[in-house]
Amino acid sequence: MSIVNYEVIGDIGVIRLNNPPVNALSNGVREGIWGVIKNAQNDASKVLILLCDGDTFIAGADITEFSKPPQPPALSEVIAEIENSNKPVIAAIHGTALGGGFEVALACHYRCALASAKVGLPEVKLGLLPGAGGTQRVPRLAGVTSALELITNGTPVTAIKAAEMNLIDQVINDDLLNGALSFARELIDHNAPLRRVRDISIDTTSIPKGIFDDFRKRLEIEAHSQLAPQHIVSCVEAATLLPFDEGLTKELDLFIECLLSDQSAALRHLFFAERKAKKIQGLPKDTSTREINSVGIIGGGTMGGGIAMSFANANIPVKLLEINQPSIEKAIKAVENNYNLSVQKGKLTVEQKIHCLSLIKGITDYSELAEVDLVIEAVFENMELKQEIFSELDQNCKPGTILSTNTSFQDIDQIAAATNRPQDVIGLHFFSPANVMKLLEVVRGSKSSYQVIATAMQLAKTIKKIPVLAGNCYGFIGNRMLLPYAREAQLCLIEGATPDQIDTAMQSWGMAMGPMAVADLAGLDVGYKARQGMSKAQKGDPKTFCIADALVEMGRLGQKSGTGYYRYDPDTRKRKNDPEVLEIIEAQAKAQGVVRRPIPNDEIVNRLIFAMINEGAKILEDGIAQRPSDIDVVYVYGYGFPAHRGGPMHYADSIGLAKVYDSLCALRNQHGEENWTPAPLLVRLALEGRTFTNWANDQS
Ligand code: 3H9
Repeated sequence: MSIVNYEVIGDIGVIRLNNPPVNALSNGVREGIWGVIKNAQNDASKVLILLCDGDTFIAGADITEFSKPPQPPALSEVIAEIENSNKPVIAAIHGTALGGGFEVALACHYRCALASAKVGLPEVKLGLLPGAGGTQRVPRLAGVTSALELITNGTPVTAIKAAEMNLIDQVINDDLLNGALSFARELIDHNAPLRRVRDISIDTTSIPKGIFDDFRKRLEIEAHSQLAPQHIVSCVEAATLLPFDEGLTKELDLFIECLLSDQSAALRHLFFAERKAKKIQGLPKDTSTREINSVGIIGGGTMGGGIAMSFANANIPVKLLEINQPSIEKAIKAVENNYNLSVQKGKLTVEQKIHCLSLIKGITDYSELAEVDLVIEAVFENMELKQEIFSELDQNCKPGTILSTNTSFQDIDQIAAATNRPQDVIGLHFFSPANVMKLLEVVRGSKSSYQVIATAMQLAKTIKKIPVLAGNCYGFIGNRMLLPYAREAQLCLIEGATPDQIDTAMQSWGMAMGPMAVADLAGLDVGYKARQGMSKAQKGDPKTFCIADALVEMGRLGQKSGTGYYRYDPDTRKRKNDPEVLEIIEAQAKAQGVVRRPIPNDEIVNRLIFAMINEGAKILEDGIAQRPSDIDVVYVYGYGFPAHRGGPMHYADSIGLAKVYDSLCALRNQHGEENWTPAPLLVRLALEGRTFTNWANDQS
């Protein structure tokens, strides 16, 4: 079977694509469709149907081809061939018709889809815009407002919604081929015309006044400094101002500008990084996984509750263990409140909420965990307590139950040592709020079995998380890299910056939140307690965390106490700068003999980001991360690193490791060896003129 096949059934020509896994429009597919459409013009068929084998309709252009020289025919030529066909072409959609795939469907004269299918133009998520007519055809079919919404947010819509938007002509409920054949028969019987979307004219009087400027302003705030969203608005505007072909030319020009941008390179890198992260290096091929049909959670605090929701949302029953009945009630109430918020926001129906809540059962006795397939311990960070819990679990859970800890930095092996089954012990580090955040750091202990690791990585997909495998060390990948980042934030503070300056500098650079605001949100006591358990060497120079410690010791715990690095309005939770904090900073600087100076914003950004990159290089050398792109996934999905910069390691590659090395050396000269010795791997690669990415390619 070739990638594009053609047969005539009666008087209907059926074109079938077969390009697993997602029928991407690679060169062979484009050539195939182009040739088949051309040849079919003169055969006995009266209507052509285009459909796909496998799990999905065409999921878009082949993203791997974007970094290679273009091969003819271009997608726009294939699309023109379809639209110019002298007999109607019907797209018959199942799975997802995305990007260039949906653009192919839009060039067809009619579109039908299974009710379960989804369609959309997600190019913006890759820093691109639809480059094969999507921005010109969608407003002609669905109107300008819907086009702007659909293409700028990139999220696919269901076939039913797409039909309401006039993007799909017929929704099919059972067999796609039979449904599409009946639809084709109807068209033949009614002598249906060739409906070319390009011929539809947009009624400009119906366009809401000022809509393009409103979108530009809104996107400037939501997707600040990103090129693609703004260019999408310009393309849709062009559809209303220019003849169709000129609109296409404008779209192609802006598509190419996006394609060549660093932002798109970063986002495409992340697309593949996210998928690669799921792969476990060295996993024996015959490794089986265990079924996880029930889960126990120890501790119903914020983390435990959020984790319980993640499983209930995936229809997996949860037993939530707390010390007594009032604690259970408190935990379940907090979960219920969270679900109520989702209902209020329209993200969940009342029935779904009731169902999810029915799956979470509070318990107080370990014996009730005897039959669960997985336990996740989510109590506070105290090694003795964790060891006690794991010993209880070892005695109570059936053989084969996976015992996991949600610790964010403690030694997995030490926890596993409290059991007689260290091979079944693993870290599952969720991020707060656990029901929302996408990242799951899976931490392998030295004795975790491949079966347990593979099960944990697979489980992430069930609960809609993105897993990254980490080795066992203080803080694993994410929090280990956060330490030098937080250290530099603290040092900038004592040396002359203010909390607001640091947060604004980092947010302007693209971080979702600045480090001081994050610390206030998480609670300053969390870091304080963690530092109590650190050695002197781990804590470093006393001037590093003296301000943070002073704040906690004054009862300023962050948002929860109403004061931290900022003062918070009790009603709105809005932050305000607090002159008292500046006094504390100045007093601490004086006590430590630090003469404060003005610190430029770019120094703040460089110190925080380069410190993190340097630690990332050490993490790679130590084998804690499997590959540099895994570190990028951790930082983008767990720590609010700007996706359009691709993650810290991709960012380092993109500016050049030689430049990173020079900056580290300059910082070492200014601030000393202790914090700024460049990681040996980074030095080597910089001197060899290489990148983390090509080093990783050599390793695999
Ligand atoms: C575009 O179309 C531009 C045009 O407007 C203009 C052109 C001129 N290309 O995600 P999965 C691979 S831009 C190449 O795990 P799922 C993926 O890497 C494109 N490869 O499966 C993975 O490989 P591996 C607009 C692709 O079932 C395997 O397929 N389209 C592509 O969870 C399975 O993927 C998009 O942005 C591709 N387009 O989800 C859609 N897509 O097994 C991108 C996937 O080696 N794709 N692969 O790791 C998706 O959103 C999801 O893959 C999809 C399936 C929902 C389709």
